[in-house]
Amino acid sequence: MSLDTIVATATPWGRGALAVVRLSGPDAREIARSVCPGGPRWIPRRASLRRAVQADGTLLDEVVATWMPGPRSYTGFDVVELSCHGNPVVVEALVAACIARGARPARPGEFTRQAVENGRLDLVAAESVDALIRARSLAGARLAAEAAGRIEAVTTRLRERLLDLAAELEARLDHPGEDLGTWSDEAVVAALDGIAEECRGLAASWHEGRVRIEGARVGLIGPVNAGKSSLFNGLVGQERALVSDEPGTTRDVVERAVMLDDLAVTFLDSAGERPAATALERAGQALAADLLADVELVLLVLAGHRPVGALERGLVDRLGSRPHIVVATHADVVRESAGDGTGDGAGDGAVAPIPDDEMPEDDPRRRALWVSNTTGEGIDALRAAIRAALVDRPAAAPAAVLVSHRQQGLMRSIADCCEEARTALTGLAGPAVAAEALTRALAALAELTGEDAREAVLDRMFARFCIGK
Ligand SMILES: Nc1nc2c(ncn2[C@@H]2O[C@H](COP(=O)(O)OP(=O)(O)OP(=O)(O)O)[C@@H](O)[C@H]2O)c(=O)[nH]1
Ligand SMILES: [Mg+2]
Repeated sequence: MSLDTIVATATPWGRGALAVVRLSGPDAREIARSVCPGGPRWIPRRASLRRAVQADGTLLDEVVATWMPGPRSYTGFDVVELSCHGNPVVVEALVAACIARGARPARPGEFTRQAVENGRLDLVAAESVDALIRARSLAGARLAAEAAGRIEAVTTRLRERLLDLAAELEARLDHPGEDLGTWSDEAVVAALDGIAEECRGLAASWHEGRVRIEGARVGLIGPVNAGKSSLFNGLVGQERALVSDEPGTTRDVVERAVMLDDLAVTFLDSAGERPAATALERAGQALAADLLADVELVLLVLAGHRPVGALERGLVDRLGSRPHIVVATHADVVRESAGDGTGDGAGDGAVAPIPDDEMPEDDPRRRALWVSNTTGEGIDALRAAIRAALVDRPAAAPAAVLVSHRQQGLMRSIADCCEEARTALTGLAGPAVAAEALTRALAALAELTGEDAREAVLDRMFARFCIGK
């Protein structure tokens, strides 16, 4: 661990009423004292008004300085925060003044890294801080704020259970044939299954964590003229995409981020599909295919008033098991032509205007949500369905929601190890192999919390943080 004193702006770059320059390290207070000579006595955790000066002694800004002595500070070292006026030239000069007196510019995430290395935070808590800063909705921020405590409770419990099992297996290994273990074979297997299942559930929760923290991307695809752009405009509440009865109107991918209740959702409209597409349309479709490759949810938009053909079935096949919702548009046209006198039916999007038995068995519109882009019928029901598809929890919700891909990978490893241990116990491999698998499960758990974090793990993790955090 380096014993440098680091400095960085902790607030975003730009002009504002205030900005905070943060120093952390053994010399933080000496450097701050030299940048802000004179003034009142430095009292721990008490804000004081001071004059910050440049190297030649000329006034730079009046700042509010707060000194938090280590080890009871965020990073575990002495920390000084200087609140100055939020003009980038002032902020830059203040940082430069600290550097001129011996501080070094902080690397991304280095303050939090110091906190981890000084034992002030574990890795899960550090990731929660990162998630809290990145969260795109209040619900995401709340989830991040609660994550560290919840995940810690879960990992503590998992560690106890794994250690109990490991002890049981060791006892059997040390005294083979002597039945010194206190658990029946069935109990060991059941415990391993229980841990594996819990870890799989926790790993799956990263989907919800990611959607809540980073927001979700929802892509619209479908045949030309199906009403994708009309629906896109309806969902984002703004006429963003061109709508026309000419097939092949949309070519570029049109993106718009909106809040869907408490979720940040980015909708993507794309070029429609048709057999005789022009080169430009095909280029648009290729662009869309790339962008849609990593959306959380696809809306397959079909024209409700036209029969479904090979093109539509091909799209359904292409989606396969990817999360998607089939949306049938033109509910108003279908009702009209059926002579349905029930008016525009606004709000009853769940009622299909074509009875199931009037559609072929494999018609994807049988499971569609019907909407009319003209009357707005069904749009609210669709919004609710989108939200449910993105974040509805499984019946057995896990005790914590993970906040990083790294956590998900390690939870999966623990589940894999428990399954290996179970296979070893119930098969020919025996308790020695099972015990070894449990050792790996415990190592993965230690890596999760950072007890056993290698340098490379820390490097990879903190590289994603912003500077000043
Ligand atoms: N009556 C009615 N007309 C609709 C509905 N949805 C779309 N339309 C009309 O259908 C035509 C095509 O709509 P678009 O939204 O441009 O269709 P698209 O799928 O984006 O088409 P491309 O961009 O060409 O692939 C336009 O004239 C729309 O006004 C609907 O639900 N009801
Ligand atoms: Mg379009």
